[in-house]
Amino acid sequence: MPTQNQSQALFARAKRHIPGGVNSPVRAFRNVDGDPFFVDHAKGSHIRDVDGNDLIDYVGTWGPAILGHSPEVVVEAVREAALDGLSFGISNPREVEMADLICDWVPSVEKVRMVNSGTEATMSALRLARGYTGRDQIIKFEGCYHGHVDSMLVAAGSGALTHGKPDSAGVPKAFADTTICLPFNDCQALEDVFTSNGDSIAAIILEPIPANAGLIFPQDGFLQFLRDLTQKHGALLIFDEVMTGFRVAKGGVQEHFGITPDLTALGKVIGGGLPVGAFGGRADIMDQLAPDGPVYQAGTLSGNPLAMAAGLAQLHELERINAWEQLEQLGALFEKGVRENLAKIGKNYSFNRIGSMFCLFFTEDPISNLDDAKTADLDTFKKYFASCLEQGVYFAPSQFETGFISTAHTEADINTTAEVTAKALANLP
Ligand code: KE4
Repeated sequence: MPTQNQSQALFARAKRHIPGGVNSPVRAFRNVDGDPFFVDHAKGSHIRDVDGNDLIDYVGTWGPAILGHSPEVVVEAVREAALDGLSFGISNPREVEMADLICDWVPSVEKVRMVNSGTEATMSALRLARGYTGRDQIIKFEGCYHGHVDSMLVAAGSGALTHGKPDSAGVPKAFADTTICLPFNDCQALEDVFTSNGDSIAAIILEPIPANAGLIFPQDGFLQFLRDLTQKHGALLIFDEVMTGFRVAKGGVQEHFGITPDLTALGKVIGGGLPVGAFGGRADIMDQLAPDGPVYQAGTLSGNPLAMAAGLAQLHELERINAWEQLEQLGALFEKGVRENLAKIGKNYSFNRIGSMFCLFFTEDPISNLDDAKTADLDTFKKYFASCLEQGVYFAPSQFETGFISTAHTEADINTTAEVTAKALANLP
């Protein structure tokens, strides 16, 4: 980056009163051995930092900016809603409109409740699954991230059949004991766990396309296998579509692959950039929630009118412009550039993409789980990231994240990015 004086000054000041100087760890650029820049404003596919550097943005605030930053239609909707009130704590019409839309677009969702983050969505879905089944055990997969829910901050135990171990300080062993963490795409490990623990397993939760270990695809038949296995043992199947919902397809990954989960967690895109999450699914399960049922869940700002206005405006715009077709075209153009650049340097790095989501892994191994992703050369990634940023292209500051293209990205943005990444790759050791 040409200059970073203002960002450096702000970061020094931020560290005085904010832990690590950031409100979310990934923003600290620790995975790229750098100091973060601070944003001044963002519009469309571009970010302008406080030192005036202009960047083509492929992080998109980690997913919500599917129409690019500050799309007019969303900004206007928020401006209009704000004049009527910022928060009510009283049911408002926009909540009903949002619920109707989600249930219409995501067939597996018969009822839905709004929350304020993806973490709240997955946390609530897990409690609901336990309340509905009367069971305690949850299966998750290595590399899948479901927010900072205590029982999800768990690494694989010593053996596939043992319980997890805390992956963060502050998570009681008792919480980790309720979580079994398995390798993604490993059907045998799942069979073994259900053979030994089947009647204590409340649910399997997964990102149906994991996007927090880079981007990893389910092997053919794996999602159907999970659907059949949970059905057979009376466990629930929970899709965490906080990242993929309304992005991979109008109805998410579940529409793309034709698999029907029992519960779905949503977030990011449905908030249009404002704090929103949601969880929904079969009505007989959702009806277990208070005030009708025994599973308690609540939130002061749930269904906030501004967040609903932003999310509704964004979702309606996605449908109006058939965004998914445009995102696929832009994604294909982006992938063409990546593969041409890799061919020029004679490297067969793994590149995974679905629609507007992508990840370039700095390893030539095929990627089917977290262990494969960990074969990536992180020093090479860091050099690539720094070179792209220096040239005005901002990718996620970690090898284990996913990139996002928005409908605001132009062919010119993508062609410029291809030139920038060609130089970055050519300069790698
Ligand atoms: P939030 O609580 O951050 O809104 O959502 C948690 C979450 C749940 N499920 C999935 C699949 C997610 O990707 C996330 C959050 N994603 C990260 C990006 N990898 C958010 C970025 C951050 O932590 O700052």
